Amino acid sequence: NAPSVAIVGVTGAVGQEFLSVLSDRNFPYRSLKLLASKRSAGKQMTFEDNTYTVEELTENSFKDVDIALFSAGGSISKKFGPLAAENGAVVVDNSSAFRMDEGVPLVIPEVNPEAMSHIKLGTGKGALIANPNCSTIICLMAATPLHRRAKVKRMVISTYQAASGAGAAAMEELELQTREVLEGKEPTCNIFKQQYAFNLFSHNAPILSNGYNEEEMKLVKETRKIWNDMDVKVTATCIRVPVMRAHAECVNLQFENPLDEETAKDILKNAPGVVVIDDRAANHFPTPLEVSNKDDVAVGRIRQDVSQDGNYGLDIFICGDQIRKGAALNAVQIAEMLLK
Ligand code: 2RA
Repeated sequence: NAPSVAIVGVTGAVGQEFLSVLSDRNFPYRSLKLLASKRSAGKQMTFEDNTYTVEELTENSFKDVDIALFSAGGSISKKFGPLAAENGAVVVDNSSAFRMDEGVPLVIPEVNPEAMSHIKLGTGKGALIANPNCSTIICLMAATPLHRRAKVKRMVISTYQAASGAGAAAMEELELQTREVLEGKEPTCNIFKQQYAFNLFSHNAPILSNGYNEEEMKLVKETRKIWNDMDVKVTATCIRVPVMRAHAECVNLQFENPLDEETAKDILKNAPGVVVIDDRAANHFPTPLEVSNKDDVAVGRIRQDVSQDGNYGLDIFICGDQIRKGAALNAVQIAEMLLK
């Protein structure tokens, strides 16, 4: 029978997208619980012709909850995720809290569904499943089908990340700054402490001792876990750009086995959740606006890497909606797999 579903962080950008995706995909829930901080408790929300009152998230929020979708930051996930699982819920967590934990599957349903095949609903035994970082999901949706054919030896990623990755407030600030700059006013810089309208800058995640920021090391570590390949070489540079809600990523791939661009294009055309936009004559390639609010990840600029001998290298360009496939859709697809 249909599961009871709880959404933790329902007032945030991803929390709201959880609701949109559940509705778009007619996800069969028997009850829905909307959870948020004390500050948001009591708010009324209409969803699928029903009115819900947002409840404050507490230790007791997960009684008879079958699936709990979390997107409320790492500290909330750390505090309440295990609690929800102890209450028998399967938790799908969008934060980075548990992604690298040994026993926690890190899942992109089109890529590594087998990683969660041991987790079942209705056993009374809860579990934690981690949603990968948005830039990881978007990259691997395109890189994995190629990896499966020709085995990636090394991957170099440059990301151009949207404001939405920093939350709804960052999207609002980008719009505000843009207006202010056009009106010749001082831009309001509360979120990133610097202007990013008409600008771009190194991703705002903390810098680690190796000089990489956390966002870049997520790409390195999450790729290895999802591909179950500790030898694949990955490096990344993550940049925040003045785009609302879709990430773009330049990816250079070096393979163990030869892979020509036509074969690569065919593989990508047949890959689930991927569309190829690669019209050289019209200079039409993926753009953030074209993928915004859509499920599929778009790939283009598919070309042999001229710095490699033979067909051992490819360059591709990927765009994907950060809030949808980068977070909410991927999590709901994981929840759908629990129904099988
Ligand atoms: C970002 N990936 O885009 C992070 C947030 N999930 O900033």
